[in-house]
Amino acid sequence: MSSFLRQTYGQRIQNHTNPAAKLLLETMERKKTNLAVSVDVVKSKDFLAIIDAVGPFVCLVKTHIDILEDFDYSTIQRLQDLSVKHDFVIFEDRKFADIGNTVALQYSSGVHKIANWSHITNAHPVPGPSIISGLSSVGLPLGRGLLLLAEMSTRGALATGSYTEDAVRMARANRDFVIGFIAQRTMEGVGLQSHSVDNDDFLTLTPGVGLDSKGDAMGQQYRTPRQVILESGCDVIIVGRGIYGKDPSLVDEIKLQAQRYREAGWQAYQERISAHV
Ligand code: S5P
Repeated sequence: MSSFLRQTYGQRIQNHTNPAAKLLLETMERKKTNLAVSVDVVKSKDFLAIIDAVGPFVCLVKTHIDILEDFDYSTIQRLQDLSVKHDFVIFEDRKFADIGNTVALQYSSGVHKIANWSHITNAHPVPGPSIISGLSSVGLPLGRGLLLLAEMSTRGALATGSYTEDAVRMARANRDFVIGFIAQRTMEGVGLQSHSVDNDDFLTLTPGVGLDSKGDAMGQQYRTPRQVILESGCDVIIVGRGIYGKDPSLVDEIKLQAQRYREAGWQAYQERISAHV
């Protein structure tokens, strides 16, 4: 197993210059959690209640702000207050995919003004490196970080092979802003002939995680925290329905599930960093 995967989250802070990457690693180390919760509900009340319930157990909260049917900018203020109260990083899962000029506007403006409040966002590499230039023109001065979708969790995903390798090359060429990947395994060394890159430490955030289910009826595929963190070398498990289930009002159950995933993720990480070669 390679060196970065054996380092602790705390040790890896020094491998990064981007403030959002440092903040995430510091938070993981401080709170002893590699759990991120994806809060995909449509009512602001449920959205905020779930975040308040899982807050103590997570390093990061992932949002799809555009699915809130009663969105009002005050929800963002409440989200930020919860982020301070519970000490977690905010990741708006916007999956930008357009030309540089358009994504810069989508990121900075509109109803949601994502760059104002989201420490981290993500983009599909499909338009090529110009998508990074567009987003970094807005996000870099604000200390934000970007994840590239190098792979996806869904059955039949097209982000494989040379597409994935090219995504990693794009990231290596833009280390100041690109802090890592949405992927199903570590991208360390991907596409390299030998270890010709000095610092290939990127963060890998991984959705498609579930302890009780193998997938859903719409192509989602789940693996366990152990498979993701220990066997595939990813850093953060992203869990949505596995934690809040079908009923977002069952706060005690949500807390229990968050604790359960947090423990599974942290145990897999501890096994990873203590593993003998
Ligand atoms: O490949 C991916 C990338 C992402 S960001 N597969 C995913 O499922 N996601 C997101 O992770 C997806 O948009 C959703 O918000 C979350 C998974 O939710 P769950 O309820 O299936 O755990």
